[in-house]
Amino acid sequence: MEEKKRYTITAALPYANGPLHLGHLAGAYLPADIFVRYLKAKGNDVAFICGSDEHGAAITLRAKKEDCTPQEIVDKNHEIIKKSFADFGIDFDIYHRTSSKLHHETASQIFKDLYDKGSFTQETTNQFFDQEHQQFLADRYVTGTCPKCNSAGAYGDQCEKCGSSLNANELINPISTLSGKTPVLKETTHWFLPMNKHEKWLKTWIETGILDGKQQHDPTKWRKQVIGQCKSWIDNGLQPRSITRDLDWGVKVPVEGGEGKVLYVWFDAPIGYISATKQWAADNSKNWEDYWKDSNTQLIHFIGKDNIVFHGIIFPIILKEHGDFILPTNVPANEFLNLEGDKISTSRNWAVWLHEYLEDFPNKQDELRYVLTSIAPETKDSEFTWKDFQARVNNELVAILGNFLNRSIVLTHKYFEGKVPEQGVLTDYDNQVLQAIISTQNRVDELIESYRFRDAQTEAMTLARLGNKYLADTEPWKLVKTDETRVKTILNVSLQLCLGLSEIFKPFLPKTSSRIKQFLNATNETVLTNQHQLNAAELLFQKIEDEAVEAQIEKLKNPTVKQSNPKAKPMKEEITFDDFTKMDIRVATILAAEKHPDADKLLKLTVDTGIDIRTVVSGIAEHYKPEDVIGKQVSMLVNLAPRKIRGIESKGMILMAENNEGSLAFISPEKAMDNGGEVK
Ligand code: B3M
Ligand code: ZN
Repeated sequence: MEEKKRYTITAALPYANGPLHLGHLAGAYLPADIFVRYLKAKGNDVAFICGSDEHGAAITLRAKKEDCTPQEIVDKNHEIIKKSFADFGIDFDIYHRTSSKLHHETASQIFKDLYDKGSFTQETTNQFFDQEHQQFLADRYVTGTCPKCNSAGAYGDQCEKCGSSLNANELINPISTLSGKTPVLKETTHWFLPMNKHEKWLKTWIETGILDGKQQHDPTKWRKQVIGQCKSWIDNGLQPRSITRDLDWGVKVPVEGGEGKVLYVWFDAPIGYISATKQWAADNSKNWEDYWKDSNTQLIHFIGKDNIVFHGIIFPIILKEHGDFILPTNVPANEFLNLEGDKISTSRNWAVWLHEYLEDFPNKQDELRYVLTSIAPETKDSEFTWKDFQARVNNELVAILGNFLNRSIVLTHKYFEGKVPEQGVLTDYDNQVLQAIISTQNRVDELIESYRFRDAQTEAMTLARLGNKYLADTEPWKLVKTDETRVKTILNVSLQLCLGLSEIFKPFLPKTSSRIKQFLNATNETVLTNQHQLNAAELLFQKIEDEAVEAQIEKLKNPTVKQSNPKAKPMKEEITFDDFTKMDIRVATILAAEKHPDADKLLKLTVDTGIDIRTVVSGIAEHYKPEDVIGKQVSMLVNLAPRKIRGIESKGMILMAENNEGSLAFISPEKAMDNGGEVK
């Protein structure tokens, strides 16, 4: 019996700032989910923790832009993100949120404990202040020219062009995003985490795994780039880092002088792992402290590479300085996933959004899981392309795994009424295949334990490939006339292989694995016994057609701009330019107006079109009084055939814009124009 262990597995808390894309899934959530499914299947005690990161200036900025409250922004996105995770089978034990009361209490308490211990320093510095809004500006609220690469539009904390992290006061020509004015520097006081004081133990811990004289982790199991990044930060000298902000959205600073300030989002977010564990433990009669304070527990953080310093340096300092907590035994960070030759970018909408993928490819979550693990950016950046997605689905999932499984089950139905035939005498080849199930399982286990999910899944597919080759080599469909005993053996071996594949693929393709089990009519058995009755098999996977792939590439290159007004009527049928030029639209001035004698909604207008002076009846009486429209310049369709409206002949039509609620406005030129001027 293997020893059962306790694990706390976290995946980076996504900002509740927008939906999730491919890069998120590939970067942290998919590998974490594979790892957790593997550990749980082995009977380990695992808490798989995640939640929405709901604080920070980026969210308050988004709220300003969308003219709503930060709470509204995070409420909306929390639900969308949570659903995407569920849809892709990312099976957290809890998906919590940092705007919860429990989180605020937990983060506040940890800050207070450290404050009381004297773990922080306090410093008064000059920070940008928006005079118009009478408000200090968080780094994100200041933009300007990047001092490193000279491109415009860099944020005060980071330049998204060149990726450098910045301080707001390094920006050239800083501008407040609140007022658009140049901010002034003004004194403000903040608390700092003196990271410099922690350099020594951190360096030893990262490099050797030794903490307080004990071997706490095995650095050979850490990814090189994680150790490398942490070391380079430490070797460059750690600086005190401010952990509070002048902002009104976040966890309030719970000490004297903290009024109007909140904890820096990167201080409270990792504590979100702890508060989520507390909530999960409370809901499941567990003791949360077992998962955070027992040195036998393994704490593992799955993240993307931009979060390494926070999980490898800053959060460990907080945990260790507090004193009661364990430190991570590993921080498996992935590099970035690029998309069709370019960096994924939310602002440029160069992304494949998870919820949109499922609209376009319903029920194909395992297909995406498979492809993203095949190209997982474990050691270097990698790239997703739709052509490659199609090739991997068609040539591997359909042609290898699906095909092997389908043939094994269909032939058993055809020759043996769907009952597992007797194994009989095994040849060396048969034994080799059966052995391969066990050796592949072992190899896959080892690779998963070394965080090499990509190689692990490749091994699993190699086993399916062996199954296909076995059928092709032994050709049971030819033998069936002459040697039924041999056919029985071949199909028995093939079906054992199908069962093995469903086990081995389980962490990677959970839905597919349970479908295979369903076809095999199997639950927990490790072998299929003689005469075991199978169910009918359906196709496991379907080919991705060229058109589907082309449509995705097209969508990426010509994104339909998000519909800003969901109530806007759909566009009318396309017309040609000639159609358009048939309409003669002119600038005209309303000379006189009176109510239509027989209709409440109509005004009778006298209009100077520049060509003539004529009468038009217009349905605007509920929106404008006659005296309000006299003298207005408007746009008018002048060559509309005359119509009698309630007894008055109307020549032409005044163009009006209509609001969602049905209120009307004139389409007037933005400066005075000659009557009769063409609108084109
Ligand atoms: N929300 C950054 C990110 O989504 C941040 C992670 C927090 S993990 C504690 O990349
Ligand atoms: Zn830059």
